[in-house]
Amino acid sequence: MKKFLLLAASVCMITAMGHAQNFRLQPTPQEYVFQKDSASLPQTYQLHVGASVKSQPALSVLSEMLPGETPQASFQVYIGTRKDKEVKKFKKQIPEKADGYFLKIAKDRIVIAGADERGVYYGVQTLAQLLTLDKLPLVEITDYPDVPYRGVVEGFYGTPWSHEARMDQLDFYGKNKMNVYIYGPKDDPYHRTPHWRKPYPTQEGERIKQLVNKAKENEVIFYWAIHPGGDIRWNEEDRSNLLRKFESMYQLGVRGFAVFFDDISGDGAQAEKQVELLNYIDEHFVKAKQDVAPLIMCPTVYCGAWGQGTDYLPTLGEKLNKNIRVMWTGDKVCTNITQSTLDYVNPLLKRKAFIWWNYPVSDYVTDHLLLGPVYGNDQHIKDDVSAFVSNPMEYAEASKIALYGVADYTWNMSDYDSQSSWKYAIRQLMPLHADYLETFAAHNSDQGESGLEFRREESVALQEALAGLLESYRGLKKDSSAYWEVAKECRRIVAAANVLLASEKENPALYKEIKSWLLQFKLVGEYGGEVLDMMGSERMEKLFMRSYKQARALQTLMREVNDTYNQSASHPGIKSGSKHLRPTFDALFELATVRYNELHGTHLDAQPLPWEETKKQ
Ligand code: 14T
Repeated sequence: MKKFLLLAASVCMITAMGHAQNFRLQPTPQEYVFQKDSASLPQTYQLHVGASVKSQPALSVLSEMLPGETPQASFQVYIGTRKDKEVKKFKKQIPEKADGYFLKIAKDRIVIAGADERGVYYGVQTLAQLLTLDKLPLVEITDYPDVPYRGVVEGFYGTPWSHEARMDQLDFYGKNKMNVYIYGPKDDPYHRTPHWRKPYPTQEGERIKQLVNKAKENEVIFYWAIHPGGDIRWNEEDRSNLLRKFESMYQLGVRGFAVFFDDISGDGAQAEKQVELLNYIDEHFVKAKQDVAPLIMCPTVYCGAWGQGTDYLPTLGEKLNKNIRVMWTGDKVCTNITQSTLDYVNPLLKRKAFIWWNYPVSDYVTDHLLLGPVYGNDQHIKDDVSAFVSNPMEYAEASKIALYGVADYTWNMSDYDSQSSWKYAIRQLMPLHADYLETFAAHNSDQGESGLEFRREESVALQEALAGLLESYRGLKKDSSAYWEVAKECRRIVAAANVLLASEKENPALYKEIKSWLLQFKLVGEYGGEVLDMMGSERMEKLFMRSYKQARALQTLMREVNDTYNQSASHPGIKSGSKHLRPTFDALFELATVRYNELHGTHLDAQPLPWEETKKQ
């Protein structure tokens, strides 16, 4: 049934939306039926607001979107939760799911009926997306999330997000129907050792307050995490220290708390002690306050690779209060989430895992940008997770490419399409230059070699041509269709880099984050072009030498960019197109030079200069 609706819906969407071919709702709704007809938005309307929505974020967003409320108008707008008489007629259509809503647009009215306040808010957000169309389509949408808690854990090592970036992220979560943000940057000294016991200085406290308010406006639960395990002493004094810190955060408005015990060893890592502390916090703080969200903990054994055979996880499972959520990153630190990892961990934890997905985090591969699509997570695990949050890159704006995907996947798993979600994300980030950004993202998605090995696809559309070209050239031939395809893409790469480098204004935050990679990307494209020229001219001394010298110079320049930017990172440098482009170009460079040397009896250096001294991709 649902499938039929979706099929019918997409067909009608195209008809109803005419030229707005790129339109899609984000995240993908569960069920929707569009009629061919459309409504024209009235200048004035009567607003019927349910009691449970008054003074809620949903109403402020709606009023901002639709000014022109007039008592006598003929067009009606109804908004409320299932408790409100204003939407009573539609009660049966409201999904019985937290955060769910029913949205109806008819010729003479709009109905937004939520299962709860957040549901109403999401109904308004969907309406906001439909209002960007020239004509308002007649539609009925029944929608709710697959995963109850969806969002982000700022949990990486390295430069924490700026205050401005966080404020912007919270708006982004609201628009994309994500409802949790967990504050836990490893390099905030007040989150972790050394200062977890101390309250924030006044100015930083003020900022937390602002974040809490911003989160509320966006129906996001703001969680603040503490990371005490590095030096905690298991005594009453430190227990009070922790509770005092939580109380100071409560005073700033925080109503969600988490305790992280990841990446520690020694005394802090004991399951029994952790459980004792957490249950105490749960009973004497979380429950006592009555307005605080369920406690979240990140265990020391947070993935399957660690702690197998120890009694750490069973201890948590048996002794930790049932309402405390326990995080889990999967079989490894960085990996896709599978049914089998949940079948393993849920029975041990005696609860559904709270997924901490380590993507697009890049703190262990800081010389790479991870801009590819979100793919690989099992699409049938909705009933086996209590939440799914993504750990992003220190680049907040660039992380949105993945976060759009996470929002879409966690909302509606079975309908999730990684490619279309990825393209949509790119269009949202840079609508005027989406094609260029897509070229850049397509070639900057893998992380290279690393200890944590979570390799991603890269240069997908060009892979075949690259491999075909290399193979034919090894066989002393030149596959000309592959050759021209690669040549075309090299030009496209240079163009994309140039255009994006000249388009700071369209998305200044993104520009700032990716600029050094754009410089490198451009060199990679130019290098590819020169190598292709070498391939055609081995017999012609002058022509070949011109390209060879250029290619060599570009190798030097790529190294220079790598040695100049992003130097204070844990893995310094700038890599671009490192999975397929650069390795193929290097191989072709070597082959062409060897061939030239054979033909001319010369001794040109055929070894390409790698990114850096000790060869690393
Ligand atoms: F808490 C965890 F779920 C977790 O993932 N912790 C850290 C996290 O802060 C970090 O961003 C992420 C990716 O690097 O991995 C964890 O940190 C590690 C994991 C390792 F296996 C740091 C070093 C490691 F060797």
